[in-house]
Amino acid sequence: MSSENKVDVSVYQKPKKGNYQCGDSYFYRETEDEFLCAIADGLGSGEFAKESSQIVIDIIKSNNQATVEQLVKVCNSQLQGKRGVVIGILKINFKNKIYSFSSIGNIGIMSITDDKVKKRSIPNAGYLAGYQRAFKVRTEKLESNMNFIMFSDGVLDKELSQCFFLNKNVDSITKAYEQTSNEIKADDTTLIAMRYETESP
Ligand SMILES: [Mn+2]
Repeated sequence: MSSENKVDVSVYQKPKKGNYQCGDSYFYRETEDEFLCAIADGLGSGEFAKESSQIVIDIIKSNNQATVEQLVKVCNSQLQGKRGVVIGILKINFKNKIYSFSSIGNIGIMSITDDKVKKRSIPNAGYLAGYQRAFKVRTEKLESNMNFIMFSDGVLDKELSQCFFLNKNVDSITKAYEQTSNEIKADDTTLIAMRYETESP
């Protein structure tokens, strides 16, 4: 990751035991003003789950200027008649010093401030499958230096209490996760470690 980026990113991904392909898809992009990250988990696993999660990620890629709320709505509208998807979307706005996120279904987002305050989001229930549904987008103040951990439901609750998530180096977070988490995954697993650092004056 180039040092010109405001957000460093490291990704760990592994398919469910016995599967070749992971059904989770993800995307991230930093522009001058914003950082966007999304994980989509297609219901079921393997090839077909991958197909529907990739559809949603492609929609997000081509609408990356939209707000989190707009992104969820667009994704939902494109899923009519298709396999459902759970999704998490995080947007960091560097200028306004805020971040917004929403997750529908089991995509988790955890934020950690430099003074080690961990906050775990509560996802909206259900999944996206083309039906209109109510959902919440949360907006919070961006601190000067923060970690964000976004993960699909292959990551277990007990694995999230580890102190290596406080690490300032995102590659060492994913490496430590790989070494300490259960090697055999009961579900497709994606864990994205992100660190936002303000430029030194
Ligand atoms: Mn899953």
